[in-house]
Amino acid sequence: MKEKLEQIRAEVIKKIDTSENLDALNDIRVSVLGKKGELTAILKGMKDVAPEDRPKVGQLVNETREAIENVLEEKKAAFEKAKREMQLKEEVIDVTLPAKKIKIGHGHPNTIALEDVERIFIGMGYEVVEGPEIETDYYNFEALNIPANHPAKDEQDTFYITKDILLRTQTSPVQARIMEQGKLPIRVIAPGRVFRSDEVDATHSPCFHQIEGLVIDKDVTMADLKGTLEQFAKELFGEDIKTKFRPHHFPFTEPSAEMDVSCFKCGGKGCRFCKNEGWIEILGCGMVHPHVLEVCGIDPNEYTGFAFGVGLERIALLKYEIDDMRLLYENDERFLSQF
Ligand code: 2NL
Repeated sequence: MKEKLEQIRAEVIKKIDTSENLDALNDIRVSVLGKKGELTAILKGMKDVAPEDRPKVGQLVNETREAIENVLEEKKAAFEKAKREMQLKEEVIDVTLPAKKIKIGHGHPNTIALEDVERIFIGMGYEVVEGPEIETDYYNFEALNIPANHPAKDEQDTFYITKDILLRTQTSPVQARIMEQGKLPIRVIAPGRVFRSDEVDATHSPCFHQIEGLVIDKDVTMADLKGTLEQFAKELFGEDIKTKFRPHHFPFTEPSAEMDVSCFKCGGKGCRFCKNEGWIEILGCGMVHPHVLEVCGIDPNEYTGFAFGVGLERIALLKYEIDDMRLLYENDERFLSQF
């Protein structure tokens, strides 16, 4: 028995020494130590060994198994080490390769235009305020001197949720709420989404954005309005821009006006961009109607103010010379990546 075991041991160790890879090692392990392996067979045959010899034979078998296992482990470790070294050699990282370019997005043209406008007014000491997009008839119309029979209130133009609740058609209700709070003076701009029941075309959308401004203080005059909006136009379109105020009508301001800027494309000579007029309409404005002040709890004998409203999309379209508003909403990357 002893000779047999020594023979197995010598043969197996020789096989291990000449094996070429981990798979071959595993085959050897199975053939000796596996369920049907040579050593396992000998262990199974112990019942035929005389009882007094069993401890001795058992010990011999165990020693042989341990010896084979040790050599297997050593060889396995050697193979693994060689494999790792090979990988380290093959999988070197070339740190001189150019890095993958990370694609970073940027603001939407509406957002860029909004931030331009906000920066200008913040620079003049204004605060940016926001309010609800779903409003009451009271704040959207009544507080702003728009009476029940006014055409602006037509169901054709306004999205009503109930008779008294609607999607705001302008951001003025934000300012009406601010006036009502009674903290004076006021110097705010209110940007936000507004809604009108319009068909989509190159210049209309049922959902667009407005930026309104409101200043209320003692002794505020039309001169303050003109100076402020002229400065705004110059900062937005350039120092050389001229402004022109034309009389207009809004229910919530008196007097009211629209401001034009000289065409920044042709300098006022007339071109395709300004439809040969030399001027481009930019915003509506006026002195806050005394009735609006009164309804919002401000004494018109003590305080006066001016207000204005600009369409954000209109600014973005002009500034970037985009000729169709729908492009701003279609999320086409070929368009958006140009800004
Ligand atoms: C336009 C005209 C305007 C106002 C908005 C306003 C707000 C309050 C009181 C008085 Cl709370 N006025 N807002 C005033 C004049 C014109 O917008 O054409 N926007 C695009």
